[in-house]
Amino acid sequence: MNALNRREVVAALLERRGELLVVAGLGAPAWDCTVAGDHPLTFPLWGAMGSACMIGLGLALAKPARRVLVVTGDGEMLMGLGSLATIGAQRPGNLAVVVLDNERYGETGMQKTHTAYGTDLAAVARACGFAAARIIRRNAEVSDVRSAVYRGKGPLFFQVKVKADALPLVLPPRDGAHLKHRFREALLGAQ
Ligand SMILES: Cc1ncc(C[n+]2csc(CCOP(=O)(O)OP(=O)(O)O)c2C)c(N)n1
Repeated sequence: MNALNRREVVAALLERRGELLVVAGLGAPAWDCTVAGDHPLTFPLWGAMGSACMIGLGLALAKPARRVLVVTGDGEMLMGLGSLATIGAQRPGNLAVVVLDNERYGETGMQKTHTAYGTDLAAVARACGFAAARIIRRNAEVSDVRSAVYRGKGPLFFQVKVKADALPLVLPPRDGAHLKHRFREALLGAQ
C-alpha cells in the first residue's frame, strides 16, 4: 500500500497553527497531535469513540469565525459514520475532517477495519454533501490539505492513507475535566 507517515502529516497540518481549534479522536490520532505539541486549543478524546466529528461540528457552528479541524482514525470515523450526514446537512464552511486511515483499529491490536476491505470514506462524505472530499496518498498533496484546512470553504474531508505502524505512545493530559476547562478557557477566556 502506498501510504504516508501519520506523524509527519499531522505535524505539517499543526505547524504554525495560529487560532485553529483541533478535536483529536481517541487513540493514535490524539497521540499524533500531542507529538506535534500539546496545546490548549486541542481537545483530545480519551473515549467517546465515534463522537469526534460531532464535537467538531458543535464547535464550528458555535464559533463560525474560527477554523475547526477534526483529526481522527478510520475506526473512530466508521463508528460515527452518521455524523457525516449531519455535517452535510449543516454545511459548516469552517470545518475540516482529516481521517488518518491506517485501515486498522490500532489501539486494540491492529484488527482490520472496513476501509481495508474497500470502504471509501471520502465517497461517503461527498454523498453526504461535503463541499470537497478526497483520498490523499502522496506527500506532495499534504500542502493542499493544509491550505484547505486553514482557508478552504468547508465542510471538507480528507481520507489520508497512512502506514499501519505502531508508534511510541505520546499521551496528552489524562484528566478529561482539565482538558475541557483548558480548552474552554483558551477559547472563551476565564469566565
Ligand atoms: C465504543 C468503543 N468501542 C471500542 C473502543 C476500544 N477502542 C479504543 S481505540 C480503538 C481503535 C481506534 O481505531 P482508529 O480510530 O482507526 O485509530 P488508529 O489507532 O487505528 O489510528 C478501539 C476499538 C472504545 N474505546 N470505545
